[in-house]
Amino acid sequence: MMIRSAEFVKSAVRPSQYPPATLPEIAFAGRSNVGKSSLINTLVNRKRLVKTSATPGRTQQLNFFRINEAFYFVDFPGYGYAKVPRFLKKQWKPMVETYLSTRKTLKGVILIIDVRRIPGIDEHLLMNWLRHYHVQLLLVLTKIDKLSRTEQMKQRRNIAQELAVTEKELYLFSAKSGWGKDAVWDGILKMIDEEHS
Ligand SMILES: Nc1nc2c(ncn2[C@@H]2O[C@H](COP(=O)(O)OP(=O)(O)O)[C@@H](O)[C@H]2O)c(=O)[nH]1
Ligand SMILES: [Mg+2]
Repeated sequence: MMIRSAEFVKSAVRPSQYPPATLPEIAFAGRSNVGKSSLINTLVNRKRLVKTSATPGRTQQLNFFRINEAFYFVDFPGYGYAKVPRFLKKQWKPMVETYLSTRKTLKGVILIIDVRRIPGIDEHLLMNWLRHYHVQLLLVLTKIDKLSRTEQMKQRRNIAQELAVTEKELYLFSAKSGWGKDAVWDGILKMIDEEHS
């Protein structure tokens, strides 16, 4: 994918704060510290378009980025991080659910999962919402550089079983090595092109 431009547009909590719904949109979701910002930065060939951080879970807004003047990437706040104050957790659910249920230009959500971790209640909950609102899903297993090839395959099998999806639906990725970047882009472009009812 040729990236000509990638720019931060704005942060939003409520629909009235979203940018105008003029471009197809892809959203990124995952637990805090899973590597969401790193995935986005890798996809757009930038070191710091999205801030990566060692103290996760602080940004509790939807962050909109415009890519190639052609579509938006939306960075969801991370979830499931124990150090986030309770009121922030409470805020996450309505913010994300409102976005998923009202955003007409949303083409798909990328759910990022640490390849070393079996998904839990948060991932199941999000996947159920996506099904309910008929939003396309792309599943990315990240940080694969932390595991041997054999361990990667084993974890992919276990995660596929837990999520009741086929192994083919789980994209292996590493922000460290760039492994899997082209495949994830193919998946994104497919979701953008898809005419789903
Ligand atoms: N080894 C490795 N580290 C990663 C990878 N992706 C992210 N990280 C590290 O994981 C930490 C959290 O990454 P970040 O992108 O900020 O996660 P976010 O909270 O989900 O946005 C940072 O220290 C990153 O350098 C990866 O693919 N491989
Ligand atoms: Mg982040």
